[in-house]
Amino acid sequence: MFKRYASLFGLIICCISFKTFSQQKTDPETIRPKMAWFEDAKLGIFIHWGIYAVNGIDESWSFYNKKISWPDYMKQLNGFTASKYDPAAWADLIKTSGARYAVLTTKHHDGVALWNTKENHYSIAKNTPAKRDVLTPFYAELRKRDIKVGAYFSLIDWSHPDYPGFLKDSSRYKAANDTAKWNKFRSFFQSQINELSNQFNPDLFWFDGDWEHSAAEWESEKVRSGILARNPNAIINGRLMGYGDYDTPEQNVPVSRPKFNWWELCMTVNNNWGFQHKDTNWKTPAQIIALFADVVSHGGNLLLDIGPREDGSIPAQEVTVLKELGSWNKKHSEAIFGTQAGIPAGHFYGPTTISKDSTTLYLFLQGHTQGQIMIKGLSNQIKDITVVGKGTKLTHQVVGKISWSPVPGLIYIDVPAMSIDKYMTVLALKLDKPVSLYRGKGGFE
Ligand code: JFZ
Repeated sequence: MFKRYASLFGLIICCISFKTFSQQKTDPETIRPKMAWFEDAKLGIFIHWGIYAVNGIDESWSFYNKKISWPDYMKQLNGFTASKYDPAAWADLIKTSGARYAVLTTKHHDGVALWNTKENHYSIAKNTPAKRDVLTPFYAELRKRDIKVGAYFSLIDWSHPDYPGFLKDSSRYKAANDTAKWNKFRSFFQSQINELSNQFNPDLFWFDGDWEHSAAEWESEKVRSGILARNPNAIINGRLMGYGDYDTPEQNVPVSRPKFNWWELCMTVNNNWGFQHKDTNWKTPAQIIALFADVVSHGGNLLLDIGPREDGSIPAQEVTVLKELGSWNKKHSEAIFGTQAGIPAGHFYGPTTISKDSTTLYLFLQGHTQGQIMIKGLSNQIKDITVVGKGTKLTHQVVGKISWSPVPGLIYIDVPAMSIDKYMTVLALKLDKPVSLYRGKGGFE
């Protein structure tokens, strides 16, 4: 029943055009098979690592917004050492968090590549004391641990002399007015994407900066087909002017359920993508876990961002968040990984997920909820309730079931204090058959 409801829902949303995804050129049914691992992954780790960590300023935007001059920004090249960089330790930490994929900034809008690009342009390998390609070893360590490899790549390159604009109020030229120059830039960025594709064969490309030009100007179709020719299973995020596979809301947890087939919320642990000394606005493990459950409940993935220092060390607060998230994930794995989006709002006041076969409903209890919780409009019989990760059996009571009405009774479950989790308790409700919901207004309907 729920499956039918979900596919009907899918059909309806396909017919309606939505702002960000309205010009989507990819057919959901064609890409569905390759999206399987992504759909089950739920958690990815985003890493913004670049020369901006030297001063601890906004990645690329700081010179674009004139907080610092471009020459001063580029002086950070001299301070990027990667002296404590330990790609195996990074990959271990990511594995510990429970994440199934990781996305590293191979090149941000500032144009500095993390690999040894063959193009005549900035790279960590050629232009910094780190003197090496830092991408190759990281990807190798991820693959050893079965973690999917993602490549963030900025289409915008504000440091490239052939790029049209690099400060917020300046433009060197307009792409339409100097086709020769724009074509030079296009062949440059296409070559860099080819390098990434051929050398690293990422499982996922995470493009950024598409907003500065149209799909035709970016040759989005050529970018997409080039990547898929090399690897038909590569996943492409939605920042390619309509030629991506999934949507990428940023920094804000959706309040209502997004209407996309696949989506991923990217979010920072403090307030910034890259390392910034002054930013101490750390989200707590409890907050991250609650918003992660919220995202998964709405059918999305969380791409949680960390910003290593220039030397490659990861701030302690981020390490803690990843480890705590990891131990919570380990305990509650069955309620998160490989599940589907939960029941619609209104039945239970908290996040929920549903097992693939739709016969187990998982309830995520906010804060340190204990005592009685309540579910409305669940038509199923409950066979069994357990506290996930603990195995404690809980009892329930059906209240107010009126014999002549189709409306199910209210289900009350007793949650004793001794069964609550440090961060978020999860209950597994084994049902007699796939989830069946009463969606009416009460009474005779
Ligand atoms: C983009 C990047 O610009 C940012 O630096 C970071 O890498 C993030 C993951 O992706 O975020 C944006 C995108 C657009 C705007 C601001 C930040 N914008 O239009 O103002």
